Amino acid sequence: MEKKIILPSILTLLPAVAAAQARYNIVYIMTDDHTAQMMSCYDNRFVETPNLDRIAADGVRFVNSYVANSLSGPSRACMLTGKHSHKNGFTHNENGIFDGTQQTMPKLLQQAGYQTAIIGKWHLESLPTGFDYWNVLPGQGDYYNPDFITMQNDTVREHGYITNVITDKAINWMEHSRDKSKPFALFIHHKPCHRCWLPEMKYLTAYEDKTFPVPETFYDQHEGRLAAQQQEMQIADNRHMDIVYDTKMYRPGIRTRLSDLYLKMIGRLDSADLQRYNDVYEPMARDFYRRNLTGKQLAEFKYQRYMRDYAKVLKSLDDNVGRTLDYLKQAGLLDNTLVVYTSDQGFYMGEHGWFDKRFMYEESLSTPLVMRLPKGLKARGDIQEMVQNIDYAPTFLQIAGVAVPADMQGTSLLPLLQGKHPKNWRKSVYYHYYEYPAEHSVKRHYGVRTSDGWKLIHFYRDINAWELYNLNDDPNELHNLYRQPGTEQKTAELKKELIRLQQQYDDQAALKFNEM
Ligand code: SGN
Ligand code: CA
Repeated sequence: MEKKIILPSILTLLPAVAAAQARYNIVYIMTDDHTAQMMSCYDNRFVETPNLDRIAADGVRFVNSYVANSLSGPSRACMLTGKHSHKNGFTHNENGIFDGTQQTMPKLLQQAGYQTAIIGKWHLESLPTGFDYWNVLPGQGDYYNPDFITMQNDTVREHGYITNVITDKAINWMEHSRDKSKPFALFIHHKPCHRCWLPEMKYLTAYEDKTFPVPETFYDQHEGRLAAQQQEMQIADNRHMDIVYDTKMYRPGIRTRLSDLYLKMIGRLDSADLQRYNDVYEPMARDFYRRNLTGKQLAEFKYQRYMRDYAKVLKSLDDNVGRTLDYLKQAGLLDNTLVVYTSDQGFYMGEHGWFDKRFMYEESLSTPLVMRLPKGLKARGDIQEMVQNIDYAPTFLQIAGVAVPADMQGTSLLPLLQGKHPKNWRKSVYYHYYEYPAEHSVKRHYGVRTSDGWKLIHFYRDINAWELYNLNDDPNELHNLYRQPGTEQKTAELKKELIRLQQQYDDQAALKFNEM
């Protein structure tokens, strides 16, 4: 009798025990605004990122990786919940407060016995929930001597350069603070490469002798693309890209829209460092104002300054990812840890004449995603399947042996990491951007992008404009084919797919706008 009772209970325990043994650690490194064009394992025209490339070389590189809503807070909320913005409730940066009482992946990991921690940019306004340890930046945070919000809800100013400080804190937590008897999930959220690209002291002069190639669409006039004509993210336009704040051409007496913010940011430096900083940028500014550049010369000058500063902050980032990998190796954790590197979205590096993100065009719909896999996960090299940031939550749960809740909308990437290629994998992704009116003036839009290179976008509400692209012929998305003769069937097909996705994800509000 007794045996019969004990046996089934042992059997039910077995899968849990097996899962517990394979419970990999997760180190998730996410940067801000780091785009694939500026990561040499994706694109080697501009910079070298040897440490980031190491992750891809030892593991996998996703070549069709997308976000659900190309903006910081929304992207983070998608990642944490495995749900599109309309379901997790965080659709905008502005005025958004993440509902931290909802189900999140870190909470589920925690309940399953994981130690969870987040360090760095959070940007969701409410204080983090679901983490055993957190230490986050207020809002966008600062590059120099940054403030952090502690678990006691105090704001503490740290000494040093943001990327180094975040990495120190992350390594310190792994080495000294966590409960080493438990598996862990650590979220390292870096601030670079967010505006306004303030470099670490040792890289102040890096890339200053480099001239970056101007993208072929730099002088795009956005014909046939109404929303693109109305944006405010032109490098050339001083009302959009500020000559002082963004390109650091400050001289005493000059006032621009963002010059006070700039002075406040660099004013955080210790006085000796501020002197070093000014010793590099002041002569550049003097020379710049002497030259009185206008038109194309001014636009290209600003582009070079933008590229150089972005590349400088990236150098510190690459160093620090290297430092994190070295720590994991030296601590003997690499074999049992999934290391993920991604960004909250892609970014324009002068394509279409722009900086910033938001649009569903390729540069900002995409996000870099590389992973170093623990022993036992066999995939290597490129993964072609379409993946999206709503997939991270279910992936991490599965990796941890935790059941994925039915209301999560993403798909676990575990089969892909095991080297499998499921036949029924998604053939399209759904996108929905909400933040308008807002900085950079990108109109609300949603759309579908298919694995065979088609894209349909609807800009809606105070605009009504559809766009259709065939990326196979027009990878730069310069030719809006919507309403062009011969595209009727394709348009109908994509509209059907769009509606299917809106129904699948239950985006009722968007469904209503289709008929505008
Ligand atoms: C800030 C920036 C914007 C940027 C948003 C959102 N302006 O508001 O250029 O688009 O953040 O970026 S700034 O003058 O404050 O630099 S996000 O990555 O956080 O979504
Ligand atoms: Ca961002």
